[in-house]
Amino acid sequence: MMKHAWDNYRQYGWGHNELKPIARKGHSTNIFGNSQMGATIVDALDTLYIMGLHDEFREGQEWIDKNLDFSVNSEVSVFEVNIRFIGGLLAAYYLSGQEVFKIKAVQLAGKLLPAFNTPTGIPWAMVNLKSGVGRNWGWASAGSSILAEFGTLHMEFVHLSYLTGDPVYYNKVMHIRKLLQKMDRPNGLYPNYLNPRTGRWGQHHTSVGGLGDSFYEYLLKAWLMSDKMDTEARKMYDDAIEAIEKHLIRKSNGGLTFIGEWKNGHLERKMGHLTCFAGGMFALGADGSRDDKAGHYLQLGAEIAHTCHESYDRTTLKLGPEAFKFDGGVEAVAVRQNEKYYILRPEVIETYWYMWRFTHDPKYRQWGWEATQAIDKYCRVSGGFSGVKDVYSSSPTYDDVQQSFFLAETLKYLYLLFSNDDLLPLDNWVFNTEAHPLPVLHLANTTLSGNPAYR
Ligand code: DMJ
Repeated sequence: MMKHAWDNYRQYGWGHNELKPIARKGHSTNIFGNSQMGATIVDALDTLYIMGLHDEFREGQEWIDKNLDFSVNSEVSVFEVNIRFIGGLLAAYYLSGQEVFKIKAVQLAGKLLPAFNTPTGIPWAMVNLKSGVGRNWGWASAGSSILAEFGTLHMEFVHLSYLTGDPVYYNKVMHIRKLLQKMDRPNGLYPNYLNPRTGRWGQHHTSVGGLGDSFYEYLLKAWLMSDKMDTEARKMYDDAIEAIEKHLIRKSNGGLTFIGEWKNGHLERKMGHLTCFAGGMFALGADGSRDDKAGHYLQLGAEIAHTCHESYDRTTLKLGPEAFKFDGGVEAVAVRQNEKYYILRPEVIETYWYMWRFTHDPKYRQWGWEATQAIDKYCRVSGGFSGVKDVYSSSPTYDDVQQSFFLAETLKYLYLLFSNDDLLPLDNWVFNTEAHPLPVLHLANTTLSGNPAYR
């Protein structure tokens, strides 16, 4: 499947950000700006490497060496470029040792730094790579920046400081953390919106899915990647998860555990496909949890995995919808037409893989295999892989996009699910939110200014 996705991108979309597998041409969205930055190449590199597709890896490396240029007049998403490009380049560097990846990651990071020039130091969502001018998404509440965007920079930025010896990156993300620590949190929850001019929360919406998700993930992973020295991050994670369990996690009438969203003073009994990553996160955070509740969090991870599997199993295509409800007699099923699509997302498979690593219960491989077969049957087209618009329809239509995260994440997690545990052991590697593995840093003897955890 990886060969099919890559070869078709190579043939029809080379250098473009993504591929339209039916039209057989390049594709892009506003997150990548208006420039051809080869997002699929950068996102796919480490998957190619791990799978032993070394010729393809070398081709990708050559393209990056010769063509990947960041001095372009293009406005990109700081978050997306960080997780896909900087994360992808750093992972490729750590796996292969090829300097070009480190050099490009550092060049790109330099272009993102102007996004932090706001009155509070909370970065803009978008930055123009040439002018350095930043701004926020027009749709975000009251000109706010997004929690899951400015809160998902930590891993990559700490690695950049580690690799360059320049504390600037580390200081930027630690500043964000310090600011968040000082703020009041309604019910102990972090709202999704924060205004970078005033330092005040926007609307009090809280989500473990879109707009919130990877902020929580990076608190846990900051602790893990510091070899468990960054106890400040672990405490923030534990506090946040306790509030989430209290206010957002419920059991449906049919006994399915789900994570809802806090909106306008009440709990919306709806869960997104994106939220399904949390099963894996709970399992990953079980060891080291407060009051020795490891068993509890592993169980919670298993319950979320089960619910998300049900969201797949209750469809015609055996692929999960974008969002599903637990309301009005409905359980784990999408209600609105515009929530019935599957765009090759990884989160459910990601959770299967973490649960597999921690339990070795064969049902996770079984569920992963069901998803593999469904993707291969319903999303494969002759020009690559496409998302589908309605997972409840027996004759689905295609969205004609092969997302770069399909190669970075979905296929990588599937490959890992069917590999031995000694391929990227979790004691030594921490995966960024785009599934790019970064090594645990043993920094006891290294100085990264500011945080005692790194002294
Ligand atoms: C990916 O870019 C990352 O996993 C991100 O954290 C959330 N969205 C997509 C995949 O669905």
